[in-house]
Amino acid sequence: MTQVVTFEKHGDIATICIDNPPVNAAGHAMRQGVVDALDALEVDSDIKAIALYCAGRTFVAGADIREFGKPSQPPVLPDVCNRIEACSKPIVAILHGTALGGGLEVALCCHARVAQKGAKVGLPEVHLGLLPGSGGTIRLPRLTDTATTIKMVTGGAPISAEEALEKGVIDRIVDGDPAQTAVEMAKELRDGKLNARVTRDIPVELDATKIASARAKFSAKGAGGAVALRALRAVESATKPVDEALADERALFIEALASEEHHGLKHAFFAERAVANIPEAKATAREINAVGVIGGGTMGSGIATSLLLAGLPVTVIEMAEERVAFATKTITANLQGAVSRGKLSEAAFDATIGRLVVTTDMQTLAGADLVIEAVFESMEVKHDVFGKLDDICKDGAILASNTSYLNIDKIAAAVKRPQDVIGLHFFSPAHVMRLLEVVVGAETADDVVATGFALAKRLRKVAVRAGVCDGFIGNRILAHYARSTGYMMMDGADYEQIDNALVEFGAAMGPFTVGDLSGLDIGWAERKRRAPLRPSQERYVGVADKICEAGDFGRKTGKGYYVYWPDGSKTKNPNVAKYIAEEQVAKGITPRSFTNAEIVDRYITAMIVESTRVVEEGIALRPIDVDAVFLFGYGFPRHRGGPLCYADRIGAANLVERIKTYAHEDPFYWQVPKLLQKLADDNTTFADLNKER
Ligand code: 3H9
Repeated sequence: MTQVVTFEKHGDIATICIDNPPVNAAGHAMRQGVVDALDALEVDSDIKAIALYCAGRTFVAGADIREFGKPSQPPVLPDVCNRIEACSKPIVAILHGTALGGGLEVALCCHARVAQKGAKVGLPEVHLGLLPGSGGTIRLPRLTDTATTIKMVTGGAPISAEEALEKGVIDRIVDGDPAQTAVEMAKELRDGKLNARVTRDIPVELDATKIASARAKFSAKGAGGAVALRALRAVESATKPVDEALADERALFIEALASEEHHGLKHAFFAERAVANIPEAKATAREINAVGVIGGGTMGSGIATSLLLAGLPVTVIEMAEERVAFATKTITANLQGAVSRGKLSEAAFDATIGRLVVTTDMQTLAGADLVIEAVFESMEVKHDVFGKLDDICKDGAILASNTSYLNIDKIAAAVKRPQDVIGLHFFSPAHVMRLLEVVVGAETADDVVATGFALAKRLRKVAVRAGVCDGFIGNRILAHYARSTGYMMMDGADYEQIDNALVEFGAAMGPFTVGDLSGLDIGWAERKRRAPLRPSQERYVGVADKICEAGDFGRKTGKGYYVYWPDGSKTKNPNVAKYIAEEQVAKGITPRSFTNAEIVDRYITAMIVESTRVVEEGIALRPIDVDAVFLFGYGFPRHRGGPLCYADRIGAANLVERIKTYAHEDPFYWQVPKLLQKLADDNTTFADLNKER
């Protein structure tokens, strides 16, 4: 077994190297290794100074997240940090890549810090629902000002080496390989050319006004500010005697480890990465150097923007000259938006837009390696487009559809190369939303699937593999649980209350506000398409149809469930109450009241039911894939981990009981999925299924 920590002597200085791929996380072997190395070097009277550096792509990226929730094995990281700080020989940390969380905390207790150009340092623990737990909140404010401490500890975003130097977090920036820098810097430390300080001995003063205003800001966010507030409480302890302050931080860290936020956010962290584990992972992705997009509407333009931002040349095909102008304008505006959000530099704007061609000439796609179709959602239209692409595109080109629910196998039937056809389902706005559903047809080749995943990585998106069914993973589940909101509204819940209850649960927006934002006409068209397929036992709510029949499609027409006023405010559309009352009378429904908790329970249970079916049928590979779809494409509150992570918190047996109770009102809608019943019977969880698959 390779040793995770080794040390070397170079005359009277020594270097300690941590080599724990992939990201040098501070797992047990690393922690023990550092302590052993220090024990050996401290008693070596030859050694005058030590440098600590890492092999591989980064300095220590933090505690080993996989160890959280398991019994901790000594030495724990706070003790390792104290041990480093107490070493009688000066130690310099050499930072490269990202020094994050426990990694930065290791560096903060070294006696000097030197970073490679391009390195970043940060305390991202809040993104996991935690706070720095190895002295970060106590040592950082001894090196930098209160504003920087608050920003780093409660915001979690890393800062550049340049900013870290300016703010006192590090002592120097150098060029060069970490191993070589380690030898050079240890010598400078030995010779007093690099100043050595014991961080805990540096006096600390906190700016009370800045702390108070941060506290007020986080308190105003209610539950959404809880994680940052807890981290801030640790910072506030920094002025106490150091050991007392460290004990406070530790207690808060342990409290955070047990929190629901940590459970959900940790799950979300691993979900983002777990979805890359697909059966086709070993296939070699095809090379993509030029991409075509068919259709320059909002979706096609968003897809083109995303591709351009990733550095790819893009040809967009439109039907008529005025549509060419619209697409060019939309993409230009999208890219300008990226500049103002800091996603694209002003200097790179011209080159990026220079890679765009918008034309009506489909023959220009002859050299494309990938073509993504984003035209009207009709099988007839898709067949026409794919038939043409089959004639024009070179052998080996991938033909992708951005359809949100149509059958990929039926689309592939239009071409002589079904193995090259795949679904690449982007979410609107496509240049912003991180989710990409990669829909795999019966004949899709493995290397085409691998290319879909490689493309997502290039676009900095999260790809999730989906099987073929109406709506794939996300839209299929959405179609099911969206009905629950209509049912509650018809049974007496105020739709504004439903929106508010779900925002309280953590959704960015309530479902009726989302409907208005995305356009009620979309759901209307979808309901008309599904009408012939709708089972006779299915309960139908006609309110949304009535709103559309009046020409109100939501935000774009200024009126939907809500009326949107020029000053940016919104009020309820009075017509909706009339439509609801008429339908209640026609159907003999006596409205009743709902609590916010009941609204959330019903909505989430409906979501879990269909999510379970999607896993049961193999449309999603694992429960965690469903969670990733909802976290990255549907705004599911990240701290709740996704619908099936949340389902484990409720428990399968409780869910089964709930569904059976609801089924008394509507036995067709509320049915217990077989898989959920099995989990309840076996007393197992979706998390267990994730491990099995
Ligand atoms: C902490 O430090 C608490 C302390 O204050 C107190 C303790 C007492 N642990 O992201 P990638 C895995 S909390 C375990 O694709 P990149 C990751 O799952 C921690 N595993 O690479 C993946 O595995 P797989 C604070 C980790 O180059 C592989 O490494 N630190 C950890 O795109 C590659 O990851 C953080 O929150 C970890 N800490 O990005 C930093 N980190 O291949 C979290 C990664 O099996 N990490 N893995 O799927 C990151 O932000 C990014 O991984 C990083 C590299 C920027 C470092």
